[in-house]
Parts: sequence; structure tokens; C-alpha cells
Amino acid sequence: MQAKGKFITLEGGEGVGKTTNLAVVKACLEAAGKRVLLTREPGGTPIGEKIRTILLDKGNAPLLASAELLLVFAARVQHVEEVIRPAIERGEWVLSDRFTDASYAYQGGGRGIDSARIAYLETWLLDNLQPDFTLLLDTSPAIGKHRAGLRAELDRFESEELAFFERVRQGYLQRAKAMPDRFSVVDAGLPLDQVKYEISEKLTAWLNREDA
Ligand code: Z5A
Repeated sequence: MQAKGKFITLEGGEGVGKTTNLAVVKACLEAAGKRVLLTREPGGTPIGEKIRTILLDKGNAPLLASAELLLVFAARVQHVEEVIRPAIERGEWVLSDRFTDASYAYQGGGRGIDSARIAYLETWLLDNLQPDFTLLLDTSPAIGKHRAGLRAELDRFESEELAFFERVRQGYLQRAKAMPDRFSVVDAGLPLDQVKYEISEKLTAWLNREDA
């Protein structure tokens, strides 16, 4: 019987370098002989990508926090059922740029929604699907904002104040502290070569620990 795959996520505030470092994680997994499916949230399916456009559109500034939360979960449930679970069943390793931890950090920490409400959606809609391993790229929001600010135009989230991203950062760090077996925190404020090195070291240590 085909062994099931695993589910790995990359998380962090804006501009921490998730997109840049996804390739490093993918290469590391492939070097360990894994078939990798790369995906992202919000998005990852045709419907999810349409929802992503609504979420990022600066013209949708009046979007309520509760509506934002329901939209990210609408995209997520579609993503889980259409892409993530089938791939894991086929024996593939799913590598996602963000997942539910982002909802706890952004809609919970950032927007102030009670985490019990997010946990309820997680249980109801995802049957508590959790990543097997999460790399949290962490740096000060000022650094992240500066890096993101180098881009042509800021989206609806990127236009938020620094204090919002401070709360997001604390939201992520609290989750990492509460689940030390699943999370590994990487200092994303270091020069890129060092960040890449730290990611490979931490991922390899986890692969060896898991004997995966
Ligand atoms: N969101 C949510 O609210 N709730 C949810 O449940 C989910 C998401 C799933 C879109 O996500 C938004 O959705 C997100 C939260 C919300 N908004 N924000 N903010 P996204 O992941 O697509 O958006 P993002 O966080 O803005 O990701 P990003 O813009 O792609 O940033 P990144 O991937 O972390 O950074 P990057 O593009 O790889 O790097 C940024 C720049 O920094 C780039 O020029 C790099 O070359 C440079 N860089 C990267 N690392 C370094 C180092 N170490 N040194 C120097 N320069 C570096």
C-alpha cells in the first residue's frame, strides 16, 4: 500500500521571505526523495484564487473582520478537499505557503477575533487537519514592512499599520510556543544565505527525527 504523504507549512508576517524560501524547502524535501506539491493560501484552487483577489483588493477596505475570517476559511475548505487531502493520500508531500496558523495570527491576533471561534471553524470545516511541521519565519514587522514596501503596490493587508503586524507576530509566536513539537522558528531578519541555511538545518533535523 502507498504510504501517505505529509503536510508542511511556511508561515510568518508580511515580507519575512516565505515566497523566497519556499524553493529552499522544496529542494530539501526533494533531496530526501519526496514528491512535493507546492501550494498557497489564500488560494491553491480556482475558487480559492478568486477569494484571494477579494481579500487582497484594497478597494474592499470595509470588509468586516468576521467576513474576512469566513472568506479565508471558505477558500481553505475548498483547498483541503480539492488539493491537500487527495495529495497526501497519493503519497505526496504538500508544502503550503500559509495555512490555518495564519488565521489565528491575522484574524485572531491582528483583528482581535476570539481564537475559540477560529478553533470552532477548524474543527467543523477541516476536521482538525493540522500540518505535520511548520517553519515560522520570524522577524520584526519593521523589517518585513520595509521589504514588502519595496514592491510596486501594497495590497489590503500590507496597507495595515505596524501595530497590526506586531499583533500578528505575537499571535504566531504564541502558537509556536504552545506547539513546540510542530513549530520551528527561524530568524528571518538574518541575511538570506543564513536564513536558507537555518531552514535546511531545521527541516533536516525534523526529517531525521521523524525518520520520514
Ligand atoms: N491571510 C490571512 O489574513 N489569513 C489567513 O488565514 C491566510 C492569509 C492564509 C496574503 O498572503 C495575505 O493573506 C497575507 C495574510 C493574509 N497578508 N499579509 N501581509 P501572502 O502570503 O500572499 O502575502 P505576504 O505575507 O504579503 O507574503 P509575501 O508578500 O509573498 O511576503 P513573503 O513571501 O514573506 O516575502 P518575499 O516575497 O519572499 O520577500 C519579500 C522581499 O524581501 C523580497 O524582495 C525578497 O527578495 C526580500 N527578502 C527575503 N528574505 C530576505 C532576507 N533574509 N534578507 C533580505 N531580503 C530578503
